[in-house]
Amino acid sequence: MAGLMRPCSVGWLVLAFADLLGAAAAGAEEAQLNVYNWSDYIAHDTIPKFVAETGIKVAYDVYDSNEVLEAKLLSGRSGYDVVVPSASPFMARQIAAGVYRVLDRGKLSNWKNLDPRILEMVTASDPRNTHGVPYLWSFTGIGANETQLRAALGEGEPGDSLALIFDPAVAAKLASCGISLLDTPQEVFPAALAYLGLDPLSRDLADLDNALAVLEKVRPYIRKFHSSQYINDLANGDLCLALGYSGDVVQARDRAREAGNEVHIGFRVPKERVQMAVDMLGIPADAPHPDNALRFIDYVLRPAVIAEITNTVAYPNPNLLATALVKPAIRDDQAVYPGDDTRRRFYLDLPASPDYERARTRAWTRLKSGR
Ligand code: N2P
Repeated sequence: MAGLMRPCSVGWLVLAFADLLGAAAAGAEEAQLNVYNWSDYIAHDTIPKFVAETGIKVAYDVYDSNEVLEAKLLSGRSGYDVVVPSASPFMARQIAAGVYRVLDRGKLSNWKNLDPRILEMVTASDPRNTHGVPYLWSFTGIGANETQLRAALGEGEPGDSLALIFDPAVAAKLASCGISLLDTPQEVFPAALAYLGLDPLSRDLADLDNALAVLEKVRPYIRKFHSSQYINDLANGDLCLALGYSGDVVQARDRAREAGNEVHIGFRVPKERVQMAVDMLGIPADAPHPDNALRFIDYVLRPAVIAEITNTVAYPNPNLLATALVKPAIRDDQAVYPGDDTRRRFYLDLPASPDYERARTRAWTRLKSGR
């Protein structure tokens, strides 16, 4: 240390310069980016084009539930630079737990393309839009094999009602062709509450008991709890009914059409209340490559990039300039961009108390294990 303090010696200058270079090298990020996204939630060319343009290598992993993502984030050191939680309740409570970096908006030149209405909507989870960037949004409904449904239920079928899943007399008739539910209590309980005509966001334990009772009655007819397998299962004719995310069911419908396998999948939006979700791009606080993360997010905010994603996965995006670039067949598809009648029935989930979460998790475990 004393040696470094020698004033005006050439040796000191050289050392100081070397230090500066070293610091710059330590601050510069390696050309690497680790992305963790939902499955079936990106275009085929999104990553390859980003890599070609920037020279940044991308490791890309997928999950199919917020709970899986949350477990990784809360245990820390996930190694991911960009993740995609649903705004509410997941990102809301993760922000509260300090999981995310504050976004450097100065590095997001395309932020201005975002729809102010969606930005406003997510402030309930991310006040002042400081931690998350809306990516795509979804709503939850019923994927149906139309031919099998007609064969099993005949003319009097309940059409666009959650009764298709939650009325035991109906579910019993569909058990042999197969019913699947999303593998998350955060979708299934609110749907059961909505079927009962109760507030889907009720935190009343008596309502939770009623919802569990409904679910237990149809439990023998549920073949699977899974949050992504239903795309292929529906498309192949291995499942006739699935509680699923809008774009995933549309992908199933389109895969069946492309295969020309005589499987006809419809997306039925329940006449009851409908859960909507806005999925957000966020950068974990301990992300190893936060600058590359911002570069990737700004790339995704380009209208042409996100429009191609919507064209591929059939989920609507919140980018105002992208709408003109979305294929008309997708833009006009009510199963992708629903009309006002449907939107009026939407609700966004909200964080619940830890006590309520515990009670719901207990009910969920009991339901799934059949005990
Ligand atoms: C992607 C499902 C994302 C929708 N497969 C969840 N909001």
